[in-house]
Amino acid sequence: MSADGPTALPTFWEVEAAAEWSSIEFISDLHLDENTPKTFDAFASYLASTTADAVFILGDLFEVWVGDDSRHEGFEARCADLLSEAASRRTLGFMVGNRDFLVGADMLKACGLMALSDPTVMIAFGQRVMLAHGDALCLSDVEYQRFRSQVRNPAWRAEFLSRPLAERRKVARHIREESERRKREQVAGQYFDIDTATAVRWMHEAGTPLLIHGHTHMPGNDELAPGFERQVLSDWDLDDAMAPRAQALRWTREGLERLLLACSAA
Ligand SMILES: [Mn+2]
Repeated sequence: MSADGPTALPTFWEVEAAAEWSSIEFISDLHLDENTPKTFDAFASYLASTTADAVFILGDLFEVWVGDDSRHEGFEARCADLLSEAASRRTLGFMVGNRDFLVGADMLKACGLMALSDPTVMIAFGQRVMLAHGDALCLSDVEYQRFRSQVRNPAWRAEFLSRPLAERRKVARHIREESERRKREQVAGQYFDIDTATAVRWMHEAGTPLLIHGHTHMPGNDELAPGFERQVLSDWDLDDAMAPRAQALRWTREGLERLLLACSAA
């Protein structure tokens, strides 16, 4: 198996919470784009009203990101303004997901965001918690893992980012249509979840009893193995009138609490 194969352990970067923080919130999978105005507004009002000392975004804030130079115009510019404003008031951490993996150092620096590696071990309130987007652990989605190792390759990234912005937007649209097609072809009820054995191995190696991840859009919590728990973050969708949803996971000295920012319509 090659060094970057699925059985290789990742580097477990550690981030320590500031001593004065009393609450940290985690969100993920907002999949923002210009066709999700209500979700964008909900994110803006969440950032304006949360009392958390730090907010960590664990991937797929954006439906797609085709390069940091896109932040100067249109919808991406509005997002950059919103993030900059929020980051001027509290710590805002950003981990890339499978949709917005091209968010880079320029965007993070311009908005004042704290870069989070995937995975990151967060140390706060005397505990160690592993944070991940989750896609790297969905090993049974072989087709996706092949795509992932292709696009996370620095050479692929450099080549893609060297193309004109309009062309990159076109490629992104195509990839998205392909992904929609795959979703339609999936048998109802069939979905990909993280590989339990691998997740437990990571947690064991990193010395953390809790994993917080997103990506699967199946919010909840369960025990992966005795002594190893995971919390799955909710995706956000306020533009789906039938089943609006948005949650944040709040972490304080007292423990974890799921904040329902929107629940399914009756
Ligand atoms: Mn994802």
